[in-house]
Amino acid sequence: MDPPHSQGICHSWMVLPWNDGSGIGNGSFGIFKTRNSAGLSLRWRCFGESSSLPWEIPEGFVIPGEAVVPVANCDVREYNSNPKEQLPFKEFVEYWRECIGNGHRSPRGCLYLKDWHLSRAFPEQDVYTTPVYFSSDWLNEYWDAAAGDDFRFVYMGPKGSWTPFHADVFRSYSWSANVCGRKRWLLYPAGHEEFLRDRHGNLPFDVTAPDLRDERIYPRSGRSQPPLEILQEAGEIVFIPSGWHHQVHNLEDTISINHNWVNGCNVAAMWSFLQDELAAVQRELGQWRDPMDDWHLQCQLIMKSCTGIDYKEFYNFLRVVAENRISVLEKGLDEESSSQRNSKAAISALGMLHAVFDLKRAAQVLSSLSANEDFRRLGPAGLGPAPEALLQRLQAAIDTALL
Ligand SMILES: O=C(O)CCC(=O)C(=O)O
Ligand SMILES: [Fe+2]
Repeated sequence: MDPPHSQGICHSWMVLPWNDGSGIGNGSFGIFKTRNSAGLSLRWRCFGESSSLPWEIPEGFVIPGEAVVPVANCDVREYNSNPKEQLPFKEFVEYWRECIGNGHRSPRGCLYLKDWHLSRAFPEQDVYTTPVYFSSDWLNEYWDAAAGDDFRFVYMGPKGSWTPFHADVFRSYSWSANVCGRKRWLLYPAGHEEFLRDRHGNLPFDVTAPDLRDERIYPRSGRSQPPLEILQEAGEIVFIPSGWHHQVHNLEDTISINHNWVNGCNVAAMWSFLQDELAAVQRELGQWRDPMDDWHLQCQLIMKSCTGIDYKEFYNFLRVVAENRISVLEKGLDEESSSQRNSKAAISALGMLHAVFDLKRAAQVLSSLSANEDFRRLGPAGLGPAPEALLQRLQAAIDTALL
């Protein structure tokens, strides 16, 4: 995909100690956006050339050195992931500088700053703009409003840092823009991971490990195809379809922006994933089914703690998305788009037909959810409008918009 130059996401970033001699902000880091003449980043200078710093570059943002960031240790395995600690940003930058100076080796191992909610942490800094292709985003629209959280991340890692094999949260899509550096992606189409399970049904941690070819450990690996491999350069964006398992290696010192997102095109995949998750919990708790009165509620509770969402919250997610679109259609696009950068303005910007498309997709999944036995058992308490009433409103809004 061609990088969206006009979207402002393909700047190169320089991470540099912020010291303008004034004593103000010392100990912070300036992250400076630079462009080459084509408007596309080709290089990134980290920690170097301090005497010729282009301090006057206006487009920059400052991260206090004390800002706390999540850092994974890529050399240590904890279940199917890496353990994470919280470090001050300055400590991570210091580590990274030393690691580069030491030929990309460090006694601390290979550390990877990942899943950093940078734009949420510094909303006043104009860090980047989401490319329009990825702007139909129900997931962040809901989580911003309902949970004060989001799925918008920045990753910064030295050459050699990597992310183990996984599929993304709720089987969302993800996009990843390389601000600088280079990534190697290994991707398996949705469903293909079934060939990669070991005798106990577990997925591998590292698909490049030689034992993956050992059929005594991975009995179906002989039927597996090699992964799709992508080399992602600076300024390029990779799109990961729903449910595709993947593993990612930074081939150079790399900074990237990654969002997970769900919209009308993959919300059915999310719903189907949630049903599979609940079924898995129910299998695990099967033996307590009779003795436990609130067995179904317990299953929802466990599902929420393992997956991050339960059926009631999924209903609320669909409700909020639907109500936002109904409100935009009822008030008219112009009124909403004249307001600030909020979610309704984003819905407006995509136009009326898109809002109607979203409503149709939300209605399909809502119908399936409201007919679902496990959902019906939970009862209507705490749901706001009953699913049937919401569906009727949705249908009426679609019909009116199409008149
Ligand atoms: O860049 C990485 O290390 C991992 C990114 C990833 O898994 C994603 O964007 O879905
Ligand atoms: Fe991912």
